[in-house]
Amino acid sequence: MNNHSLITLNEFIIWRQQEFPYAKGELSRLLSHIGLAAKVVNREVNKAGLVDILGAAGETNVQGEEQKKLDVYADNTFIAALKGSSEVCGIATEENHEVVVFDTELANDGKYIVTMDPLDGSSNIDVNVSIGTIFSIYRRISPVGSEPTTEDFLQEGTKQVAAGYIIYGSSTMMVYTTGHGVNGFTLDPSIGEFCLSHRNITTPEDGAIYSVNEGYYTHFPTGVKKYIKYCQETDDKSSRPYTSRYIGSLVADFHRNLLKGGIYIYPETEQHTEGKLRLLYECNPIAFIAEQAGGQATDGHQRILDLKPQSLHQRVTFYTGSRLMVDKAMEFLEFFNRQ
Ligand code: AHM
Ligand code: MG
Repeated sequence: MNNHSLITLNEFIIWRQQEFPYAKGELSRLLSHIGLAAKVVNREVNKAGLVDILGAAGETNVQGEEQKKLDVYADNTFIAALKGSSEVCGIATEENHEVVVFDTELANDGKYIVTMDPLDGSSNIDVNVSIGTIFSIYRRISPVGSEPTTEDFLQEGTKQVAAGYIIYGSSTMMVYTTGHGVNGFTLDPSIGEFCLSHRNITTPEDGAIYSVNEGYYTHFPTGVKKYIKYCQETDDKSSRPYTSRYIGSLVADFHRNLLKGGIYIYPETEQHTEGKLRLLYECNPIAFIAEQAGGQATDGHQRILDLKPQSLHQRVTFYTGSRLMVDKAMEFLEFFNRQ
């Protein structure tokens, strides 16, 4: 493939299938199904200001948070797309209390399970700010031919076979990894195809952007407070003071930092004593992408991908981004933890 030809997501997926010597194409088809569902969700996201799809759906999700109509729409769309495929036997999403088991003979033969946040950053829907979809794909550990079990969904992040996100922003992009680097595809609305636009993404080793909700500053642990002050100090030898950028949509904040270099932080707060973000739906997939791009992701103590999930909707503290910035933040955390 030369650098200038137009390569669609589906062409790329098929081309890269050769990286898996024994692959029969199931993972490729699964990724294609996610890409297709993303286009359907994107169509609704783009129409959100035009039709009566804004606002709360009148239900609360299992976290006790109000669901917006588009959350429900995205959840239903991805579930329907994956249920109709023969690759996936079940899915866990942020919007459903329990695992959604695809109880058909076809689905029970599926080798994979999916975990997903169908529409992240939903507080931004009403105000036309970027939102996203985040997903992980795991190989099931229960026997093929049976219903999936909870254990299939509580695997460490290191077991992910693929992960990605879709950002519905000024343009719509899908970024994913299968453990062989990270690639990004921009949706060309005129032809309705995701086209390869960001080949082999590597994140800068260091950066000058820090992303954290400083509104919770007084509740942060001392190490995080001190690190934020460090980011704000002037240092003639470095690019400090750093710039603060926080959208409140993980996908958008992470995506910007991935391309430009930066750190995203969501520590424990008074309201969210374990952190706010969910290990299965948000942190593991983002951590896999961060590492594949040369960055890192920790919970403040250890690598996110090594954590053994205890429950479907488990929340964790999250520090991710450029390697040297995360290292520096960890130095602050460790130093002030010891005090
Ligand atoms: P959501 O899944 O309910 O949308 O919540 C997750 C979002 C992330 O996208 C974002 O980084 C974070 O919550 C923002 O939280 P806060 O408003 O507390 O800063
Ligand atoms: Mg979310």
